[in-house]
This record gives sequence, structure tokens and C-alpha cells, in this order.
Amino acid sequence: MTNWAGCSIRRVAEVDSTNRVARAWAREGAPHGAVVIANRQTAGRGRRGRQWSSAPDMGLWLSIIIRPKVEVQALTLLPLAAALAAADACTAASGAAVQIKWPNDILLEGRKLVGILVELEGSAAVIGIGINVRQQPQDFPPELQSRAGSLEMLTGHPVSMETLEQSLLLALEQYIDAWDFLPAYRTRCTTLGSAVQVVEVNGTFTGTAEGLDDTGALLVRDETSTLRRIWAADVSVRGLENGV
Ligand code: BT5
Repeated sequence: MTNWAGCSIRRVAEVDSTNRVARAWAREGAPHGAVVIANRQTAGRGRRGRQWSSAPDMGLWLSIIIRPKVEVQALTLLPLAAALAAADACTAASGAAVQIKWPNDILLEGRKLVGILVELEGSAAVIGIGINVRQQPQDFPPELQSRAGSLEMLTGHPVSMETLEQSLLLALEQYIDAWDFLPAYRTRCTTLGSAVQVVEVNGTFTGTAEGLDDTGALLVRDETSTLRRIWAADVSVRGLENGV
């Protein structure tokens, strides 16, 4: 049972994006922990204008409104808390040993299972989480078929959407209340210690991900042995992914 996560839940059959609906609700005064869940999104959003494929009844498409007690600067850590909670929930519901790719993708067998989009709305934050549950390869758009996966496709057994949702809300509540999840995140994040390719707006470089600072930024030692702090960048991890 949770204290606040899911205190009020709006379940809708179809929306453009649960994040958009949650942001509108936040503007109207939705309480801390209010949740929007849709069976289907027609315009699910990824980061930086990318799209999130959200086929009907195939996954958990959810947004939760957070009214944070921490300083606004600390909100860079929210996506990491969400990733950890989503990883715990995937394991609780399916038994799968999923991997976290910094900052907030969840992979299994190199395929992307979960995407997370955190957006600020005034003094509130909206955490959008999409977890692929029932898709088989043909249920994804062709360009995603080699890179995306679902819990049922990859584990080969049925997964309860209800267990997934409850585990997710409980884990999220616990991580946000304690606000001490970086040690657990560092343990679970397989990007740390890996060779990475960092794709930034103005160029690409390779190096080794050596650590994570207290703001959640990735510390990458480049080929000239300089330690570089990475936040606003896309990082792909060699050897782990199918080009995700
Ligand atoms: C994300 O963006 O991964 C964040 C996705 C957040 C989705 C949730 S669902 C509930 C809430 N409401 C919303 O409107 N959004 C949130 P990004 O890291 O930019 O990754 C997007 C990329 O992932 C796309 O460009 C595709 O390559 C890939 N992709 C799209 N749909 C996918 C899916 N269902 N499974 C795996 N990969 C997918």
C-alpha cells in the first residue's frame, strides 16, 4: 500500500499523451502523487520531441505528478529515481534481471523495455513512464522491431499489469520519500564501468563511464584521459544494446 503515490488515479481509454494530461491536471491543482494511466496513447512523447510507441493495452502508459519537497536543482535526480523504481517493478512483476542504461532507459537482452520522460510544470514535476508489457515483435513499428522488447516477449510468460503498476508506485514513493537512492542506482546502472560513446549536440566521443556525481551526471574519462561531466547528451553503451 502506498501513502501518496496513486492517491488519485485517472484511468482513460485513449489520450494523446498521459504527460500532457498530467501537466494540465497539475496546473489545475492535482495533488502530489496523482496519476494518469491510459490504455492507449496516440501521441506518446519521448525526450527532445521523439515519439513513444504506445499500442492499445500492450503496456503501462502512466504519468505521476510530484510536488517535490527538495530544491529545484535536485530535480535532475528524479529521472534516476524513476528508472530505479521502474527496474524494481519490472523485476517484481516478471522476475527479469533488467538493466538500467544511464540516465533512464531500462533494457533486457539489449532491447529497450521502458522509457521515462520527466517534465516540469510550474513547481510540480510530471514523471512519465512507459513500460512495454505484452508486445510481440510485430506489434512494434518496423524501425523498432530489432531494438524494442516487452516483458512478456522476453521472459516468455504472462505478466500482471496490476502487479507492475502497484510495484512501480510503491517503489517510486519509497525512493522519493527517502531521497537516498544514488547508491542503489549506481549498483544497478550497467553504464557505469562500460565503454561508452557519447553523442552530444556538437560532436561525438568515446570513453569509459567511471562514475555518477551527486547531481546524477555521468563522469566519462575520454581518450585523452580527461574526465568529462555529461548531462545533456545521448549516451549509447557499446556491447550492451542493439543500437538503442
Ligand atoms: C523515452 O524517450 O524513452 C521516454 C518515453 C516516455 C514514454 C512515457 S509513456 C507515458 C508518458 N506519456 C508520454 O507521452 N510519455 C511518457 P527517448 O529516450 O527520447 O526515447 C525515444 C525513442 O525510443 C524513440 O525515438 C524510439 O527510438 C524508441 N521507442 C519509441 N517507442 C518505443 C517503445 N514502445 N519501446 C521501446 N523503444 C521505443
